[in-house]
Amino acid sequence: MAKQVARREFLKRVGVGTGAAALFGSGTAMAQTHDHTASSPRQQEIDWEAMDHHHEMGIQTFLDNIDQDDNYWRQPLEYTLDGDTKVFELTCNNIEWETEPGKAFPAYAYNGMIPGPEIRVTEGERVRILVHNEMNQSTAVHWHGIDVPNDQDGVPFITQPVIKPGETYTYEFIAANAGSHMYHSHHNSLEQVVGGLLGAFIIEPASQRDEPVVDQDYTLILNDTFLGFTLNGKSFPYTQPLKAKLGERIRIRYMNEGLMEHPMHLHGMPMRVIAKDGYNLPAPYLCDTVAISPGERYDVLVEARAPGIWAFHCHVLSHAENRNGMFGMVTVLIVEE
Ligand SMILES: [Cu+2]
Repeated sequence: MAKQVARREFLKRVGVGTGAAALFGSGTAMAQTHDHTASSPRQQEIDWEAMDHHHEMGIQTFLDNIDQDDNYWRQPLEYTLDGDTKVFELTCNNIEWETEPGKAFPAYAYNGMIPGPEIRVTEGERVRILVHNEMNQSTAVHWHGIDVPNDQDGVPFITQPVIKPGETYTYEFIAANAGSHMYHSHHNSLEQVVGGLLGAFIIEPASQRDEPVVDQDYTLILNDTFLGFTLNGKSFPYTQPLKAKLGERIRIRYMNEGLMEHPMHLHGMPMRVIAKDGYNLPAPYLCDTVAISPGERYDVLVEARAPGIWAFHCHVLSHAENRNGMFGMVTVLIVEE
């Protein structure tokens, strides 16, 4: 009997049947997500004019919101120097996060934002990161993709004690391998990572010899489930466009911190995939859709050769559009003449 109860409780906690909201003890998470679960086209009566209007309003909201979110493209986190060591500070908090105005979710955040601030250093530099835990539960930080010594790997009870509420823990290592990496919680990680404790950790190569020259460098962090379908913590129409001038070359670093695969599809121009998980590919390849699985990173180059506003979205369409219009993992690439 006790076993059955435990199993039921477990299923409830992992979100089976009752929805993911159970994890946060709140009904808001599921109640406020869009109706993206419909599994087949519905052929019943439809007010097509109202539907078209909703779609158009979403696009208008997106256009009106361009450049209205100064922190959508994360700025590198500031640091202090202790000798040659770059010292960063991350503070973990329980917060309410809005993926769009009026749509707030109980969440966790580094330095008050989801994704957390970008950490950007150069290959070979020594970094120290002070992690202050101001949440109501323990945590730990894993440096995903970075070649750290075992005791800096951030896995509680294997390589370190948990960082309890109120405690500060210090990580220190050399940023050994260049590439697009991530940092995120490695404790109660289903809730903590997908719930917001995630960020980009970019290590630029010490030598620029093998680096592509680019005019813009964008990072797009994908997330799903508890906070809905988001690109850099926001869902369409509150995502921001990527921008390029005709003839420019942009780099996009995709990072997936969610639980699902997201094939990101760019209209109008191909993407050249140059790196996977921070490692440069021996033979870059062209494509128009890049499927990014949980934990993966892909770096791509786009030659902005066609002017216009080009749709750019996850091609699992239930992550991107429904009868009310586009939502979730949708943005655009604007190529200006
Ligand atoms: Cu998707």
